[in-house]
Amino acid sequence: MKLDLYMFPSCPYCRRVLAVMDSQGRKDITLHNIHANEQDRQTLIRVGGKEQVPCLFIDGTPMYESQDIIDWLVRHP
Ligand SMILES: N[C@@H](CCC(=O)N[C@@H](CS)C(=O)NCC(=O)O)C(=O)O
Repeated sequence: MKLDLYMFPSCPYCRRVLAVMDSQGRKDITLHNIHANEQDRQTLIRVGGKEQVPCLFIDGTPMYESQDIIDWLVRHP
C-alpha cells in the first residue's frame, strides 16, 4: 500500500496526525510538505480538489480531515 501525507509543519492538524504516526513508529508514509514543494502543492490541489492539509493519499485516493486520517491510521497500524 502506498501512503503519502500532504502537510506543512506548522499546521496544528498536521501535527496531530504526525504525533500519532510518531507514537506508532511508522516509517511507511512519505511526507510531502506543500509549503516546501510547489509540485506537491499542485498535486494536492489537482488530485484532492482543494489545498487543505493534512491529506493522506491511500494508494492515490485522498483522505482529508485529521480525525478521519487518525482513525484510519489506528485501524491500519
Ligand atoms: N478540519 C480539518 C481542518 C484542516 C485545516 O484547517 N487545515 C488548514 C491548515 S492548518 C488548511 O489547510 N487551510 C487551508 C484550507 O482549508 O483551504 C482537519 O481537521 O483536518
